Amino acid sequence: SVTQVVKSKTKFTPTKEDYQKVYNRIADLLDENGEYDDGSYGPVLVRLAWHSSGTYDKNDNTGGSNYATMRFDPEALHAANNGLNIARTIMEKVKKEFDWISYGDLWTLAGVVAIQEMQGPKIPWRAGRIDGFAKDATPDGRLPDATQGSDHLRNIFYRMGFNDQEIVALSGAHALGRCHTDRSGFEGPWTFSPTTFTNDYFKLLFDEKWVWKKWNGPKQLEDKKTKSLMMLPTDYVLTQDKSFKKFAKAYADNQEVFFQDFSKAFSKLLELGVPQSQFVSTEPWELKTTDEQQR
Ligand code: HIF
Repeated sequence: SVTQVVKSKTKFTPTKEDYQKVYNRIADLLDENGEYDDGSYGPVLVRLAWHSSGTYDKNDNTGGSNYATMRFDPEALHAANNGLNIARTIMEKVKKEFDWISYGDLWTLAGVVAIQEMQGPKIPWRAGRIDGFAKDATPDGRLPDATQGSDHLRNIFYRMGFNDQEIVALSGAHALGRCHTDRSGFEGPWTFSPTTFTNDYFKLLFDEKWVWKKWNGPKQLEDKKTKSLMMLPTDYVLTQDKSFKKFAKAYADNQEVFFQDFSKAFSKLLELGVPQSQFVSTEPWELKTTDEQQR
């Protein structure tokens, strides 16, 4: 007779505490390489979270953060994603230690960690994304083109389901990080503190005089005074378009209002394309910063 051995394998069901552990691991990685850019991987991780979500099209419900399709060519090679291989490689370390997390959850969580650890607002976040396949990848051209104007900006972000106020609120994330000539062709940071989340992006838009940079690269602006800061044409348009300008001014004047609106809009961005039924909780979680945990 044959004795059948049934191996009972219980599936690991992660709790909020398990995701907090992943959060903490990502937080520890942020400044592990002081030589990188301005000393933090935070900004490039915010960009990864956004580019993995911003492919969403509400008309056919394709794209978004659910399937983490940027793992696959050709999406990984789309020009808009240049440089994000750096962010994905860092996240591989975390994935090895916490193999139960999906890439979509990992990448969006990394954006949350980066913003919260760089002094930004709390970003409510939910787990539940699943790994998809190459066939789920979206065609090139879904992410914004920085050389264009307000019509393009609206076309792209309305397609994701955002309104003018949310477009402006989101844009404040360019307080973080910098442009790299070998990634996008553009050059330089938007603010003097590219690893701290502030409303300086909006303040600088209105307080500085912005002039076109004279160079061989793509069309960008520089601040007349120091020539060390930059704005993309899509950033500058927030001061030129009447509807955008109203919100940009409000965020320049009140950092608390900006933080509140940014938190809502960014949280929404990170959930684009994820079916409600997939989320493990109805209420989004607020994960603790490392400061709050006094680690
Ligand atoms: Fe960016 N963005 N973004 N962006 N972005 C760049 C870098 C960052 C746009 C273009 C660029 C958003 C919207 C838009 C971040 C976060 C967000 C770069 C430079 C370009 C060209 C890339 C490089 O050379 O390394 C355009 C046209 C957008 C539509 C308005 C979001 C709101 C601001 C959605 C957002 O969150 C971050 C962070 C960086 C910095 C990355 C780094 O490596 O430092």
